[in-house]
Amino acid sequence: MSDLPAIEELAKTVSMLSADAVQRANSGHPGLPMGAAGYASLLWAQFLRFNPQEPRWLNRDRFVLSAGHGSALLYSLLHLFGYELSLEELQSFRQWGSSTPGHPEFGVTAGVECTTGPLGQGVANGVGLALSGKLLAAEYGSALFDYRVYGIVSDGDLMEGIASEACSLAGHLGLGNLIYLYDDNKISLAGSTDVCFTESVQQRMESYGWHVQSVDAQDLAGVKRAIENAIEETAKPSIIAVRSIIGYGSPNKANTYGVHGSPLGDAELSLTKKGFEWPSSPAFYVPKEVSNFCKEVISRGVAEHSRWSTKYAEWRDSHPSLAGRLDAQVERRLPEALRDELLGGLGHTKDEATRSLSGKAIQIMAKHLSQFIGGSADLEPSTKTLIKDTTEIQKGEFAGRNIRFGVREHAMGAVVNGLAYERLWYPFGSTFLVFSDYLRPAIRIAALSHLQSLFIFTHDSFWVGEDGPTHEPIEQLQSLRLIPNLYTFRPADGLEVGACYWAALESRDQPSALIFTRQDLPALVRSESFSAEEVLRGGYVLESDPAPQFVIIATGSEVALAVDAAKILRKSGIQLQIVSMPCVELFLEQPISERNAVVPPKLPVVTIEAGRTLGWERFTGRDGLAIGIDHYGASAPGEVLAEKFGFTPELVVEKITTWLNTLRK
Ligand SMILES: Cc1ncc(C[n+]2csc(CCOP(=O)(O)OP(=O)(O)O)c2C)c(N)n1
Repeated sequence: MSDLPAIEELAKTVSMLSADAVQRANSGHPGLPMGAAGYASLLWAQFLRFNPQEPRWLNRDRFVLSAGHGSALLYSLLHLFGYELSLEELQSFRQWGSSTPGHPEFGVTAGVECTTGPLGQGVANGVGLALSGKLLAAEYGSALFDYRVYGIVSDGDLMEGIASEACSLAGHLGLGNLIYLYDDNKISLAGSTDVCFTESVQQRMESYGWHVQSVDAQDLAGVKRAIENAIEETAKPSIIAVRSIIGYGSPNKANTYGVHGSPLGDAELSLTKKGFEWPSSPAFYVPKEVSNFCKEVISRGVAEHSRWSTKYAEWRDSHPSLAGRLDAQVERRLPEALRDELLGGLGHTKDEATRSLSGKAIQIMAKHLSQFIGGSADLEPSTKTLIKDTTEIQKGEFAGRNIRFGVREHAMGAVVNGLAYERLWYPFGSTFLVFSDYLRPAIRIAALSHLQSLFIFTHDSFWVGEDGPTHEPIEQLQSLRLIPNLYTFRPADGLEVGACYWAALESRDQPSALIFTRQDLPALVRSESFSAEEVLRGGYVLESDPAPQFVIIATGSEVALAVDAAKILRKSGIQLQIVSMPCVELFLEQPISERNAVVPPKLPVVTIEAGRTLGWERFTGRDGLAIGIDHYGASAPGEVLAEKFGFTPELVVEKITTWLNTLRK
């Protein structure tokens, strides 16, 4: 217990650095950092295993501040514990170009494990990080990988549905390496939690299969015991409800929502410092004893890392083949043989749904990459995502690669992201395209944080048929294309499916949405000179007549439709060029000369896609024609809907002919 007085001093420093940072920025959230400073300092000083000089040390403990609005807390800790985050950076909190953005961002600040701020995401990311620890231990041994994931989660986090999904899953899987400290301050942004959040979080978490404790934030010895108990419990994830006071130490604002998201103000900050017996100036004061104490903690972490490195080196010598596998995993090497197999067409000869071709691609990727891992939200028989030559992950069984996410799409997205933050896996989640909206916030974070998450969506249009409009995506395709830094792939046949997966595997800093049909499609016929490389450019010429009058751009199932329509059009002497565009984003990245060679700027453009037309005007301009569907679908067999919605070759020809006539006028 001898460290506790030092931790009390550290806590005051963390609290006042956070309040100063928010005050200087005149923006931010002092309340949570001040309330959590004590137990967070204790956690970092006595439990968290880290080496600030090696922030990505493989066996470090992971710390997730799910309540990302409390970023000043994390930045203060990172600064004090020797990470690459100077006092000047703290003083530039929330300013342009600083490494202390308003909410923690992965890749911007060393030591930030996950981008947090959208409440609930971090809760689910932590589950992915903890799962990663279990997978690594199962593969390489728990002597090498025994890290824990700690997190601070807030009222807001636990109010979000995603937290329930994620905690339910973590309890089911018995992730004993996951420990959350629940900042139970009973205040949220707009008032007391009395007005909207009165459940027993403890009972809820207990029913999810968590180990639950409650403790007072001011009782650091009690918090310490609770963390020790949580560590002891290895069969269940743990949550410690820490009853804290928001804005702790502020004489007039503590325990009010006024301190949640506004600076204390000079006068109140001054009073707070007085109460803490803290010098009122200079701001950003760090007592010498506190920095010395932090140095001791850091040197313990460095020593621990070095002991681990010795163990690791011995392990490498005695397990050369496993070590080689781990190296390949860390370096994210993609075998050439995988490329050849994926670009080889996936054996698409007779009509086949792209979801089934995707299923073949998944087996190939899993065969070559032991890091290929994922599952679906209770839909693998439909999304064809079950990996055949492996087992499923269950409590105590982490050697497999199939994850049963259950009907929990949002958590699935964020757990996939949790795995992707590790940069050791090719993680995927899958569901029907229409439900991509259920995990959209996680897709956005993946894109924003440059994660290589793979989102596999099947049943990609009204061709779903009888299930009706609730299950027929309309706006989802274009709305995914709206997300910056996300590749949206909608391949048309086996060759494109394989090539799109390869492109997604090669895109290390972008997530991908891979979109497949439920209905069968023919294998496209291509010219002798065609090379699969062309697909990797996002769009390519599939067919071209000697003197084309216009270009048809189509994606996915509508490419074959365009080919059939072209056959009819040619009978009337109309010449055209068909472009298949499985990935609009990749195509738009190509140099202008290459784009012009595929879609000549002088030719008018028709686009065909079974989804919203909004967005295709990038290609059709003012004179072109966008064939799509701008209303909800209906419940009927797919063929009937194709007829009703204008997606038969004859109806497409009719639309194009009418359009050509208006163009000539
Ligand atoms: C998904 C989401 N919705 C809303 C917000 C805006 N917001 C930020 S913090 C917060 C609630 C704060 O309550 P709590 O989590 O208890 O944090 P504390 O007040 O204790 O700092 C809200 C609604 C958000 N960041 N994310």
